[in-house]
Amino acid sequence: MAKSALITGITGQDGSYLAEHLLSLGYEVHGIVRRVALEDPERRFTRIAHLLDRVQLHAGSLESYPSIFSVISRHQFTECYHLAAQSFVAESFQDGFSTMNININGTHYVLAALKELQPECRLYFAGSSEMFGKVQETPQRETSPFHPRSPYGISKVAGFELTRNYREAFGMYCLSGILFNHESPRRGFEFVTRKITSTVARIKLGLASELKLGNLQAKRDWGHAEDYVHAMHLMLQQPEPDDYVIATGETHSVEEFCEVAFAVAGLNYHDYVKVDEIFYRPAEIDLLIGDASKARKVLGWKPRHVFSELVEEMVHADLDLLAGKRQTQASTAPAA
Ligand code: NDP
Ligand code: GDR
Repeated sequence: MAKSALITGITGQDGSYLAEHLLSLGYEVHGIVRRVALEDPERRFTRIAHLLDRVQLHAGSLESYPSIFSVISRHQFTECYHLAAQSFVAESFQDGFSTMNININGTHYVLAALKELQPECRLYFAGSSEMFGKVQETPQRETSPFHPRSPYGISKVAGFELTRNYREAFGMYCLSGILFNHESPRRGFEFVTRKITSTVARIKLGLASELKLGNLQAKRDWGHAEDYVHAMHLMLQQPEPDDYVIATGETHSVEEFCEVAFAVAGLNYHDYVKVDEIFYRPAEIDLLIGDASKARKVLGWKPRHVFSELVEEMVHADLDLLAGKRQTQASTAPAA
């Protein structure tokens, strides 16, 4: 019988790649989506538009235990990938309460409903390198201590601990991936990489003249989302549940990202990038770099994309997207 997977957050960057990957492996794929998304599929399902005839979507919200319980009571799942979250760190400083509510309670609801209804279902929790925060050692690995620096990071530590506790207390097969930043042409526009590549495209096509950013010296370990969802799946195929760091082991500054992205479009970033303190965070994480040697050894996982290719792919995708939009506008504009 085909394996069946439930993905929370299927409309997000990772959810869309994971759904594609699981479908390619022959899984029956289900996703939890917000009711507002079902009412506005053209705008809210852009990342999974090409998959809509192959996935089963169910209305549900991380704010509602009954809605999560109801979806999990109606179908049998072999695996559950809990990806849904308020995932934007900067926003978590603006509204820590809703980030905590969605990310901590939402995770607890998924764990509790599985325990009640399908304790045999394997669960993946989307942990984050933000849990390391003010890093105590470099590179960071599974045993590195947590020191989160944002409400988002704190919520992910709580989710990690809840997941570990359900594993230890109730013997459930549940684990956390501690994933470092991963990007793609499907990244949300508010995250720094996509903000840069989408603005490079706008500048190149004459639609913008500058790019305002915050801390250019922040360093991140940026991988490709497509590689990272493969790791999520591999984790759940192991005989015993365990937590894994997923990272490239390379770190680059926001400034370096700018340099490469502008160069892809034949531009010099010095001419366009301006620092605006409004984009600084109340508490920053200066340097993240992961050690994924456990995942390499146990899961046989390694990243296929390299940094320069990732940036190039994102810039080209944004140039194509914008050029396509302009063409559509031109062809639908009323004749003068
Ligand atoms: P996205 O922000 O692209 O996607 C978030 C998803 O969560 C969307 O599908 C969104 O739905 C859904 N969601 C948000 N709030 C709710 C809610 N109240 N009820 C139901 N669904 C909700 O995130 P990514 O795909 O980038 O990341 C996936 C997970 O991995 C997240 O948990 C993130 O915190 C974590 N993570 C991400 C990393 C990265 O670099 N990308 C690194 C480490 C961890 P909608 O479309 O309706 O808004
Ligand atoms: P991050 O991603 O906080 O690492 O969280 P983001 O791309 O938002 O920031 C990365 C770094 O860039 C600096 N920065 C800016 N960031 C944004 N968004 N906008 C700016 O203008 C800007 N200027 C500089 C930030 O200060 C930061 O240091 C992502 C999310 O996907 C989380 O969900 C995930 O858990 C972590 O990655 C791992």
